[in-house]
Amino acid sequence: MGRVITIAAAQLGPVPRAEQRGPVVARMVALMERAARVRATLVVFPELALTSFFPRWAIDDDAELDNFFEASMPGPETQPLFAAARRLGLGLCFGYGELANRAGRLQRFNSSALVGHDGGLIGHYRKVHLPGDREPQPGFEHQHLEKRYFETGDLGFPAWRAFGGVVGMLICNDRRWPEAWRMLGLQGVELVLVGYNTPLRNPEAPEHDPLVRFQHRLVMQAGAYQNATWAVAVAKGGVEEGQPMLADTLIVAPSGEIVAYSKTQGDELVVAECDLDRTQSYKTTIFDFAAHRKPQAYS
Ligand code: CDT
Repeated sequence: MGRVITIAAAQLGPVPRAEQRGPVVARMVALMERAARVRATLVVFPELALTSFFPRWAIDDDAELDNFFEASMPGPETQPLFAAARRLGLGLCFGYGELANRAGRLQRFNSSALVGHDGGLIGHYRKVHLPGDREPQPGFEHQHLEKRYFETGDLGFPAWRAFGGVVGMLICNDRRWPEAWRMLGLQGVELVLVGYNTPLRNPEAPEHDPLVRFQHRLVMQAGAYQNATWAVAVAKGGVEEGQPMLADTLIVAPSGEIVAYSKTQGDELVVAECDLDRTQSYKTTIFDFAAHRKPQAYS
């Protein structure tokens, strides 16, 4: 029978700039209720799920910027997500802007939370690979200012024992870096959860634009296969504040095969039954790290 968990990848359509948390959280809870009806074990939401993808704008006013961040997790406005997880017996993963206060010093991170069936926080991850710029680029229709708004994640690449397996998280651009996957692979990861906001147009390199979907699938499928893990990639899709975003939410098997993908640009559940034991036929053969990796030869 194996260790089968039913995963619901909960793609979100656009979130307007002025949207308050209430309506977004309500959309997310509605998707969680649908996930519970198909007996999902775990529901996974995109990067910065609670707000518009605000790094597309240059925001100079700190008070305005703080509107896009959570000062506590759970907080008053996100509590309904944790309550729904508990009520429905559902695991939960979602991205958010984290405002951390370390001994009076404010730090901002692009983070994701992992929540258990009991509504308790299992852990969180802070994005390491921050694409784009610190300063607005002249002539760009949409900016990509993650370096301006976030510090580099300082928690490494943790993996947790959860949902009967070993689970890790990456956030958007992290999925393009093999060393991020390998940090999880070296901990025996069996399920990698990745939320993303990927624009369909990159003004820095428009020649890449026709390849956005291909390169997204390339890294998700290679990352899963080379680390013998299930992988779930969850998009914010549609045209958000005039910027077209890649949807293409995916669930990828340890073979590298895509087993389920989104058909729309909006709020949509993509569901697959994932047997974590399927990782074993790769972890004990072609990707038996102890038998075949040669770390001494890599330096
Ligand atoms: N959110 C995020 O990391 N997006 C990047 C876009 C890079 S183009 C400047 C991505 O890798 O999808």
